[in-house]
Amino acid sequence: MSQKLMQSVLDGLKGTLIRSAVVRMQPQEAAETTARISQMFDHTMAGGKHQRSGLALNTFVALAPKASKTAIENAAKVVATLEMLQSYFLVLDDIMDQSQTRRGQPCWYTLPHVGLQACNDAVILESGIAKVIREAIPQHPQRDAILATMGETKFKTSLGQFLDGASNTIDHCKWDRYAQIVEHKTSHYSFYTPLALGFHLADVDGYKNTIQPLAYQIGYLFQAQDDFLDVYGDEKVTGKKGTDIANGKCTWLACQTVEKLKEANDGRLEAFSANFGKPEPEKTAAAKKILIEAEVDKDFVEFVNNTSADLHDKIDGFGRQEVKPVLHSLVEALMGRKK
Ligand code: GPP
Ligand code: MG
Ligand code: MG
Ligand code: MG
Repeated sequence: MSQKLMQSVLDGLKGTLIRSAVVRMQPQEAAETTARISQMFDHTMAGGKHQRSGLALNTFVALAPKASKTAIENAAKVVATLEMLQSYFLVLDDIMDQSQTRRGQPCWYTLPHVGLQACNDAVILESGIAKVIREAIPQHPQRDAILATMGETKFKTSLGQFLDGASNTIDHCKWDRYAQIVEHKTSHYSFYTPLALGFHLADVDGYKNTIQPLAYQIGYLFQAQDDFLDVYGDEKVTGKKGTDIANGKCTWLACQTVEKLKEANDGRLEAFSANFGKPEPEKTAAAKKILIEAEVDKDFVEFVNNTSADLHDKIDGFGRQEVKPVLHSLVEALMGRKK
């Protein structure tokens, strides 16, 4: 689905949410509420890549090629809730990470008239998800399974966000911890859930055990790239300023740096440790210099190439023939990702 089409679906959902919000309000409060939800929707949803909703819809269409126009329109509304979920997570994540920019504009919470009210705006967004799904597919045989999938997704992601937030020194930069953080905070909601929604919408069962490991490996690649871009990315392209080194996050780059410096055993690990995860800009710059001089970017390129080759092999062996092209092009689209 094109960006433009998804945008029009999202505008429709905004209308649905606003209409249901103001049912018992007087004109003044209804106007305030409408303005707030509308502004928040536009600000936090703008500039997204619609990657998750696109994956879900492509999966549905591949599995149900004879779906009616109405079924596709309703499916589009359901998958658009993945963008609401994403904006809900990002509004909160930016507060927790103390980020300043997102998708090329100031983070929602940094706006003077928003501040920590952003937490409540996130709750509004999140509450809209089930509402939209119930309205879009009231009679669908998998409606409750879809609602349960979305609920489980929030639980899983919040656990990942916990582990991510609980990591702020080099002692947390270990590969097994990294894999757990990524599966929970990113891969599940970004890849497994969209695929699961596609399968549910097409009313196809019995896919979970094969799709989940694949989705998690794609997610691992995706988060490693996100970590790479946090340090090596062009802010003008990514639309966000990196915070991982200052926050001492357990990232692909940090795990690789720690592993390499441990092996070198020449004092650089101690210097890295003294400067990593510290708020002072000069310490962040010192840690970044050590990381860059360790040339972990070269290891990263090798990791990306190996992972992509492995993923294409695994996708070739995937049981549902009609979904293979969707998965191959998903991995292809991730290669050379700049944002
Ligand atoms: C992104 O990690 C993680 C999330 C968006 C999950 C948030 C979950 C919540 C329950 C709030 P990140 O911080 O690396 O992303 P970015 O680099 O885009 O800030
Ligand atoms: Mg963040
Ligand atoms: Mg974060
Ligand atoms: Mg990041």
